[in-house]
Amino acid sequence: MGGSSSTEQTPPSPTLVEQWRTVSWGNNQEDLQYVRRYKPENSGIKHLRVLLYGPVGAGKSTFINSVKSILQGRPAIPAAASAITATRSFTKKYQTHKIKEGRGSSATVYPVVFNDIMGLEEGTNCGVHPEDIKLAMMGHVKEGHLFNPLAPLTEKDPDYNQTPSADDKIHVLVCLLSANASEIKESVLDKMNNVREMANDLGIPHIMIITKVDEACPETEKNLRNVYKSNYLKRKMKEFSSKVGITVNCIFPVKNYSHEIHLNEDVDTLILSVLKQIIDFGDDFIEQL
Ligand SMILES: Nc1nc2c(ncn2[C@@H]2O[C@H](COP(=O)(O)OP(=O)(O)OP(=O)(O)O)[C@@H](O)[C@H]2O)c(=O)[nH]1
Ligand SMILES: [Mg+2]
Repeated sequence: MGGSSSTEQTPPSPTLVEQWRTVSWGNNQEDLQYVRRYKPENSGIKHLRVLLYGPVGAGKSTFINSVKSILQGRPAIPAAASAITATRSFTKKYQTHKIKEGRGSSATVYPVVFNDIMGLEEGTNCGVHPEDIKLAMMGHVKEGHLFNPLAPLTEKDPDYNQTPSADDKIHVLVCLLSANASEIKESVLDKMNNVREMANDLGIPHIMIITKVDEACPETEKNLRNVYKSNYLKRKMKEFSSKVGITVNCIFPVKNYSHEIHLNEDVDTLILSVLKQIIDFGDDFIEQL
């Protein structure tokens, strides 16, 4: 009678024994050089332009800042970020983020630029309008445009760029979602599907970044190298893949620099690997222009 040990079950481990995607931890130099040396092959294009979109608070602005920190080799001034609990987008303006390399008169601008956009919000008439994301992809939205959730930009608006150059157009579209979000609201998902279809029609490569892997999984918070061992994160990537229609091999988990005062090699590894993918996809697209 006594021992109940025969009926007790060990809880399933939250982590796999082996990582399911190969990552060369502790060896960032090769990716860093690849990313640093990149120049668009197409001579008509100065910058590879990346557009980030996703729900409010997904970490779009913080991701741009994290890339900046890695390329500059020191933490950048924190991005104007939204509060963790925000339901309204902090970013309201269409803005190109250029990253300077070096200091003073010898500084150059890194040839990959990022466009930050207002977040997608629940319900109609709030957050960025999906049609505005399409116009941005086509290069029609002028720098500094303040998004109006009630109505997308029209051709008559002074912020509408009538004659976008190849440089103004988007070359890679990146969808950001938080691994810590319980579910994507139906109305946000509808807007995301709308954006995906528009990107497909335009032939623009589309990838997904899953942020906040530290907050979402205690094993990853303890050690970022568990990111591809975490059962939770693997499930989340599959769930986001089927909901948004982006294949798992185009989905990349990251932890952004959100509160750190020093850079961390493992944080850099994940961000560099997605940056490399952005460059490869974007450059393939640019070549066809
Ligand atoms: N722990 C953790 N916090 C993060 C991460 N990424 C972003 N954050 C935090 O999440 C909050 C929202 O980040 P933002 O970069 O403002 O998100 P956003 O997508 O630009 O939001 P909107 O402009 O409002 O649409 C901020 O408090 C960030 O510090 C991450 O990977 N880990
Ligand atoms: Mg933002």
